[in-house]
This record gives sequence, C-alpha cells and structure tokens, in this order.
Amino acid sequence: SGTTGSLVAPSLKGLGRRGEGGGISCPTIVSRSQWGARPPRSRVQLRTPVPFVIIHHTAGNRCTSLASCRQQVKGIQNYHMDNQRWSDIGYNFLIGEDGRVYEGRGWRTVGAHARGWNAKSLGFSFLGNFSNRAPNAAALNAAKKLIQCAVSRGYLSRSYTLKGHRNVNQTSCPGNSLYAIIRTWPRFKA
Ligand SMILES: *[C@@H]1O[C@H](CO)[C@@H](O)[C@H](O)[C@H]1NC(C)=O
Ligand SMILES: CC(=O)N[C@H]1CO[C@H](CO)[C@@H](O)[C@@H]1O
Ligand SMILES: [Zn+2]
Repeated sequence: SGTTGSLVAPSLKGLGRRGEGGGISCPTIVSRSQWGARPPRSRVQLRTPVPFVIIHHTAGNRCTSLASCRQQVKGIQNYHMDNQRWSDIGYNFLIGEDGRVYEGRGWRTVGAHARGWNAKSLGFSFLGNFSNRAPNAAALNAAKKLIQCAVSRGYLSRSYTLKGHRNVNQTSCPGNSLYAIIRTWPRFKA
C-alpha cells in the first residue's frame, strides 16, 4: 500500500528478499541505519568469540512487517536509553515475526541484557511476549540462522552454550512458550 511505501526508504530496497546477509546461513539483518537507530552514547568492545548466546523476549508487542518491527525496535531503544539510562538498546540483535533480524549493539559491542553475562555472551531478543504463545516459524528460523551466522563469522564459539535469560537471572524471560522451544535446540544447557 501507499502507506507502507512511504515508510520504506530507498536504502531498504532488497530487505524484502529473505535469506540475504552475506554468509552461507545468515538471515536478513536490518542494519541500525536501516531502522533509524540513534547513535550510542558509548561502546565497550566485546571480546569474541564469546562462549554463550542468551535468548530473551522483549515482552512487548509482536510485529510482522518491516514497518511495524522498525517502530518496535525504535521504541525499545528509546526506553533503554531514556528510561533505563543505558548507552544504547540493550540487546545485540532483535528478531521479528517478519522473519528479519534487527541489529542492536551488533557483533562487536558488549550488551546490557543479562547482568554478569554481557561481556561473555551475545543477547538475542524475540520481539513480542512469548509467555503463552510461541514465536512464528519465520522468527524461529531467523534466530536459528542468526546463531549459525554468529558461529560462521567467528563471533560465537563453535562450542557455544545456548541459554535462556531465566537460566542466568531471576526472570520469566524469554517466556514459558519460547523457553520450551529453545531448550530443545542444539547446545542448550540450563
Ligand atoms: C506477557 O504475557 C503474559 C501472559 O499473557 C502476561 O501475564 C504478562 O503480563 C505479559 N507481560 C507483559 C510485560 O506485558
Ligand atoms: C546473579 C544476577 O545476575 N543477579 C541479578 C538478577 O537481576 C536482578 C535485577 O533484576 C539483579 O539485582 C541481580 O543482581
Ligand atoms: Zn531477558
């Protein structure tokens, strides 16, 4: 529709084609400039490859299109920077039910997503509340590809351990329904 077209800048061309991303198994990654990120106040470099990947949910609204996921991600960045007073959006990457991955702090910057674990992990967060409902197949596939992508690009150790946020802190994150799924994935260890 015209409304959607007006929200999609020329630099977003190509994002409609899934499966691109430069690597064998990398999902489509919407860069910070493509979703309209604010610059971070500061950055601490992540020492890679890290041994852990930690899965979260945002516990907010779900999104199933590029336009609605961009709005969600912008809102989360504003909340983390303005209310939490963090230097940037907390997560390394976010995953939408549009099947796309949204770059947060990215591969090379320490996140703010799991206290005590940020410097040794990548934090991936599904956009939505997955307490009573599982993410759709597009989001689950994008997350699995993102993990493979992290290994193939050398940011995540080949012998990595997968965890849910609740495994490292007192929280319901990433929601019961999503947690029940990730605990069946390769290399999960509570
Ligand atoms: C997530 O969903 C559960 C179940 O519907 C609900 O109890 C909880 O309050 C929701 N979380 C937030 C942050 O809205
Ligand atoms: C061990 C650990 O990381 N504990 C933290 C869990 O989260 C609460 C706040 O939600 C912190 O206060 C703890 O330090
Ligand atoms: Zn979490």
